[in-house]
Amino acid sequence: MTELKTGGQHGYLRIATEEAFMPEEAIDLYAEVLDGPDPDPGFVSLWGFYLRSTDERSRFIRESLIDLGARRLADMDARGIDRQIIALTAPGTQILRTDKAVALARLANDQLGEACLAHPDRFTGMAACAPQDGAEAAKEIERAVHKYGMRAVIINSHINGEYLDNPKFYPVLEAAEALDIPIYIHPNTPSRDMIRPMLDVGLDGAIFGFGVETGMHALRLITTGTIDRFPKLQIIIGHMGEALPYWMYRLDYMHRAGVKAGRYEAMKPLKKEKISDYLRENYTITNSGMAWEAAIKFAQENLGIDRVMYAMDYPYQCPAEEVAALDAMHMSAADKKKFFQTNAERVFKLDGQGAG
Ligand code: 1DF
Ligand code: MN
Repeated sequence: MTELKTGGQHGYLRIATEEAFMPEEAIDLYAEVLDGPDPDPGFVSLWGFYLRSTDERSRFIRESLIDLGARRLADMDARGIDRQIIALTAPGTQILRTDKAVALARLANDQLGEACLAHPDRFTGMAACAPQDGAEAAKEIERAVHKYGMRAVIINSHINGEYLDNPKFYPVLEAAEALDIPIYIHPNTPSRDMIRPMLDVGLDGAIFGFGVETGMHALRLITTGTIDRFPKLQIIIGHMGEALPYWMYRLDYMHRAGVKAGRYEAMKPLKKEKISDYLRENYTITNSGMAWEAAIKFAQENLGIDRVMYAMDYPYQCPAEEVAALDAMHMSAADKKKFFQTNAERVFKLDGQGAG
């Protein structure tokens, strides 16, 4: 395995930017929600499955999520991952009652933060928060950044059917902007209002529903003028930008037409000319779950070479063959280094952390 241990021999380090963990304590909190009154249907589909499934992949996922030590490092070594950028797995705090959500965010940040301090050359953390309480969330983000050197905020998409453009969540956006750290909007299952026709046929999860929900969330931040209000905000989205790069032409065309006609009260002119300007200037995407050269090149060409980063999505999707396939992409050495290493170093400001 030693020849896979690091990407360094290829002229780049491999920094995986959408990697998940979960405090063991979250298992009981999730079980309580599942057994409680009228649980969220997406949550039942996702965690009703992963908590109880005896399938081999589910068992691997459960065991890997709660490990922030030897087991995770061995899995990274075996796959040739130099550094993981780690976040509280979906839906994180966002399915919990506010008091429990606040407590889980703190616990998650303490566990992840200690692991990052113990392995500064291998782990970087994203700060969890409970956006249900905006002011408290801002404080917790600041604590995680100052105490543990966390380099981003994780938001697991919708918050009980609400989105970050809702003013009640502005304190989270203000904190990220003030601390100069990006927000990673990670997928969640679609909200109650969106999920029904996906759930009927098993399309609600990572196969498709995640991307619809999260792509829309990312897009709302642009069309509602939220990025205009927080113009320095940098957003990261996974899964090749949850399909948004492929939509850019139509988004630009129909947005212009809709605004000109005054079709929607809530769709006002924006400061930038086009939706795609925001995607190119305020968004960075990762290829989590998409080890697909053609899609990566399309995004590099249309978003910009500095806007596409490598991610694995450990432990949900982590075959070593995907790393090998990405190493073998037909791409200049300079561009490949940006993809695997230096874009992440810039976006997460990794220069102070370990050997890089
Ligand atoms: C799954 C996929 C679950 C991803 C995840 O978190 C997740 C899955 C609960 O396969 O059920 O982060 N993913 O990002 O692709
Ligand atoms: Mn993920």
